[in-house]
Amino acid sequence: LFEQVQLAPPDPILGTALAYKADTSKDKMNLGVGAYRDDNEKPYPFKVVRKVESQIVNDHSIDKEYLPIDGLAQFNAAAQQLIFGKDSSAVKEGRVITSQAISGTGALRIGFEFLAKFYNREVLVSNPTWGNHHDIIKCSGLNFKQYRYYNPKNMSLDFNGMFTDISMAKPGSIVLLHACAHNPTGLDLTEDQWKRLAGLFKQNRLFPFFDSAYQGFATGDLNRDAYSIRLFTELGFQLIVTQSFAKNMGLYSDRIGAFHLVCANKETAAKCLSQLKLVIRPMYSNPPAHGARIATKILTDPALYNEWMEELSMVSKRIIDMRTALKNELVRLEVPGNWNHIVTQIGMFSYTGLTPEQCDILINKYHIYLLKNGRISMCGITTKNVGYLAAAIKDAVVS
Ligand code: PLP
Ligand code: TYF
Repeated sequence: LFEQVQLAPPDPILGTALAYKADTSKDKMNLGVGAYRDDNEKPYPFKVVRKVESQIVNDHSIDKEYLPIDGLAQFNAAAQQLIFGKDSSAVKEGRVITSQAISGTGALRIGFEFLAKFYNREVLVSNPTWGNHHDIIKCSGLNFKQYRYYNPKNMSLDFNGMFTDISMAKPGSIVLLHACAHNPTGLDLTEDQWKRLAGLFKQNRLFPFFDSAYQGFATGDLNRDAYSIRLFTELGFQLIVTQSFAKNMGLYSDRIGAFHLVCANKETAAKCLSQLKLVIRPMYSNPPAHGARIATKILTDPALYNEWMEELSMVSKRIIDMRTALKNELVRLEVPGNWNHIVTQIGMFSYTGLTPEQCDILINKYHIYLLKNGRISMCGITTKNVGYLAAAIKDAVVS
């Protein structure tokens, strides 16, 4: 029956994790997938998550009943507050609908399905962007175009190119934006650039779709990392936000996230929520509860929230320290080129500027796994392997 089925290629990102696992070299490094590692290259489950989990497991008042289609109500309220802020007028006015989602990917998926049904427009995505964005948009039946974002000549944000390309989009187009810590480039807009972009969106009636997968990893401050979303919301835009707790709570496999839609008024919001439920029901009926319970406790209990903040700062500080360590090592080894971007880029990744050929040398000769576009996850670098990495980069660059 299925003999004609062709073998599909592995996911370019998750595939690097498999290749790393299969490699038996003692020097191997995992710089592919964006998942935090400690200084011993070990995954790091947040202590506060462990603590809350044991409370949940021992709480026999918690049952295993289905959640509603849109998930745990307390979670939705807490997630809304985290992203829009305590004083958001849109939230107070009841114009924001929120549904728990199967992490950021699931939120993107229901978001684009909803748009395909009720706002079928062309989508613009940054070049480059997270690879899965393209597939998710295509799955929903929408088409996308790219806007310039990255200038490879000086490894910086091409804001003028971005502005020009978006200004040429058809009025009413959907524009996908990374709320902060752009993946893969590590380059974000300044506050002033976000304001200029908002002016363009107003003028051309563009619809902003913010993907927020790294709140807490850009500036280290959850509020500042939500700047773009709060700016556009306060300016009165109707918009979508997809939110993931995979990275900032280390809940990768618990698949906890949220979908938010800011509407023009409360009545429209209620109608949209009823339709969103019709999108979700045939897909997965209702979401899993465990991650939502963990996130809700952490977000609503001030003591737990503080513990979370401390761990999140520790995690983001280690990433920043590794940026400095890598740059210093590259400079010390006199590797040709300017490596300043390693420390100026933000978030989990560095877009190194290495060519596909240089990446091949790192992978095949040094067992250092990274993406072919030169993206490295800073999380896989430690005080012990940074020297090995810098020496390997030197070899790849000079050979
Ligand atoms: N959006 C971006 C830009 C990402 O990098 C990721 C991956 O972490 C996601 C969304 C969704 O991730 P998840 O589905 O694990 O929350
Ligand atoms: O870009 C990354 O590495 C993260 C992790 O299908 C990720 O966003 C990668 C691929 C994927 C899900 C998560």
